[in-house]
Amino acid sequence: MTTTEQTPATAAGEPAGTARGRRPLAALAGLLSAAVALGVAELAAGLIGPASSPVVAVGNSVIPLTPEPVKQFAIDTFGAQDKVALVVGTLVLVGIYAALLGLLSLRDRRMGIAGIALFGVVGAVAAATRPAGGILDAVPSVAGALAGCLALLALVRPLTLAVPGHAGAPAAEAPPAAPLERVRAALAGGDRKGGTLDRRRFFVTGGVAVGVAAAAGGGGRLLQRRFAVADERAAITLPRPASPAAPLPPGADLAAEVDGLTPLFTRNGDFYRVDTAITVPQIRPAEYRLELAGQFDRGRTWSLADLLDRDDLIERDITLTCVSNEVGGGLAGTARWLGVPLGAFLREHGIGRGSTQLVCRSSDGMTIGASTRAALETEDAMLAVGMNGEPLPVEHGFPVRMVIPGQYGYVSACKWLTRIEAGTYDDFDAYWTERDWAAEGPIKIASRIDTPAPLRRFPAGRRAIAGVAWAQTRGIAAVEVRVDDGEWTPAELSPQVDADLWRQWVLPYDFPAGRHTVTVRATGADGEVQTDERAAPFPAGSSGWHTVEVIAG
Ligand SMILES: Nc1nc2c(c(=O)[nH]1)N[C@H]1C(S)=C(S)[C@@H](COP(=O)(O)O)O[C@H]1N2
Ligand SMILES: [Mo]
Repeated sequence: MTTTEQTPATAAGEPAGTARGRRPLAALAGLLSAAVALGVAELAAGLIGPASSPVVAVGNSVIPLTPEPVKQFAIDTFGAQDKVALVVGTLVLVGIYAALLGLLSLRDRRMGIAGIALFGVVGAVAAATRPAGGILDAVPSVAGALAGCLALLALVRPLTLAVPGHAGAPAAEAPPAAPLERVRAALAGGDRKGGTLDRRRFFVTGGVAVGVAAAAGGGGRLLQRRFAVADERAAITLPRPASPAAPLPPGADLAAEVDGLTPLFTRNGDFYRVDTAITVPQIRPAEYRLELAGQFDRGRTWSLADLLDRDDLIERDITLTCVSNEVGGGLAGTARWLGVPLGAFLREHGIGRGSTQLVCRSSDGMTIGASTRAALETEDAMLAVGMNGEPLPVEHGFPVRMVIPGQYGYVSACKWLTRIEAGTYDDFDAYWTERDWAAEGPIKIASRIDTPAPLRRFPAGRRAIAGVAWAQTRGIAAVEVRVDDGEWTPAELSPQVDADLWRQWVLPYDFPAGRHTVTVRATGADGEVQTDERAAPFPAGSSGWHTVEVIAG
């Protein structure tokens, strides 16, 4: 920077302070330009498809690159809202980046333009290289970046009006400096002092930018709804099962009597959701295909109508569990599933004897490696098309997903399933295996205290301790509860319906006044007593007894 450039503005006859506030306005210019870029990108994505939106595409590419502990933290902290948290986090980072670009543009617009272009390239690459992506998917990012550049130029201009005859020449004409040096200087305050500031023009332009961003962004989101398959899903009538679920005995659901106890069946809207999809895949039922490839004697491609037309559909009550579930956590849910029996289906196509792993692919590029043996031998494993009497909800894999009782979701429950490749574990590492989760994931026996809630304060006296316990494919034989250092006491269990279904348990207890520790453990129908040895979810599922501290009186 030359000394002349540091001449105070007053030297040019400008009243001191005219240019004050230039830097916050420049940061604002950056933010508004980013808003225009993102809005225009959403509009273009409204024409091309929601997954081509740069926010979604970048977020989707960030998820697989995120270290497992961070992902686990996000799942634990935000639960089903983890995607919202990711999008908000992405937008905050974009905001900071954009504000910096605005500041840099004061010094040299080319830096701002280059910064936006870089952002456009990242979005374009992320969108075009996603599994179902193509070159057309780059358009929203490119269009957004162009619009963002125009907005930035228009907004920075009123902040850097040159004063005729003044020494504060635009940085473009300043003696050449190394790019890094220029960035450092710009951030350190070396903007174009000496220029004037047209606030009115800045705010008028800014207002236009806000309008464009809102209209394009809002319009884009509306247009993107065209891609939703909700109506087509609602129009599907599910066939009746050839083999209906076992009838429930009277009093099957203890939640009717016990406040705070998890219901036997989880409503679809309450069902936990774990996946890597920021925008849920929208598969048109008429366009759906399931391809069987690899070690099959008779590979074949199935349409949804053909699957629904089969005369061997089964209906079963199965509790699904996520490997990321912490001891006492809520990543488990029960539904009545309708689907094609998986073992029979695989045999019908002549699955190879040498196959150990089924690589299940979803339309969003996820790969889930299921054990061929588990798929063939687990009674009630299915290609599910229905959940609690409706077609699968879009978030839960519409139109077809896999369900294998007794296996954690990450090795069994591929949603939006479009391809099954029969092969071996040696051939291929599926998504989670690549990230060092165990290749096979049998569900560990578990029990959870739902009520009283941790650190709950309630009047001393009698109240129910209650919760659920699961050991899919084996069944739960007993649940015992211990308060403080007392004896293990057997709880009452909900009626045994199916080994794949969790069981509720209840133990009424007289709580003396004071602080108490309640612990639960389950015993499987195969005799396994739940271990108190603590294991974290990574890499093969959590173990240990669930304990809650409560205060009576
Ligand atoms: N396509 C796809 N299928 C998927 C996943 C995913 O990320 N993508 N996650 C799996 C995991 S880890 C679990 S626990 C279950 C969760 O199913 P749900 O969201 O219907 O509860 O889906 C499985 N299937
Ligand atoms: Mo999971």
